[in-house]
Amino acid sequence: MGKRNSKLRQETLTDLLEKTHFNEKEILQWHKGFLKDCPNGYLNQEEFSKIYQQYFPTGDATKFSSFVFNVFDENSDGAIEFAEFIRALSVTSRGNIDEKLDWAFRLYDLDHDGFITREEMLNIVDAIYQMVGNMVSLPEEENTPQKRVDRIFALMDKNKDDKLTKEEFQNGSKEDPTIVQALSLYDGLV
Ligand SMILES: [Ca+2]
Ligand SMILES: [Ca+2]
Ligand SMILES: [Ca+2]
Repeated sequence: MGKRNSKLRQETLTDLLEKTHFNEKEILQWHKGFLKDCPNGYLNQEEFSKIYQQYFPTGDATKFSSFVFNVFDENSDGAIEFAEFIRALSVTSRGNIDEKLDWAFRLYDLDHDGFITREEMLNIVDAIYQMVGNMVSLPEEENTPQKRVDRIFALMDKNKDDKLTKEEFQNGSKEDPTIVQALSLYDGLV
């Protein structure tokens, strides 16, 4: 059964118009571009990783891109279909701060239990450091993933239970914009 969605189904379009910040013309344009890059109608993890790697030639984007892939892949079937792609793109490129932080929270909360543990954050921050490689030089107080995680938790974990609720995460991110940058959604990329 070939999955040849050369035309976007009307119900998918209607749904995307409702749930994204894009208009019909933009969605159809993205769809055309998506099919050009992914003729079989979806993006797999390997292809997704390659896209990331282009932007970080001196680092290793494998780990980070796999985490991001899992957020895009809402139904966890190992493929990003167009609707999943465009919904994620809508949040990361045009979402308001709450939508973006909600998205980032899903990225960091690896086991989806509603809390970000130190270990989960360390995993993501480590992946970011691997990806960025030597492209940026970091200040001494956050030149290792562990130091950065400690700093983020010192700021955000108000009740000191070593895990962040969505509320702690959102409030902390708003208090210190550098954290949002650090969470780095690498604007335009994710
Ligand atoms: Ca999917
Ligand atoms: Ca968790
Ligand atoms: Ca807490």
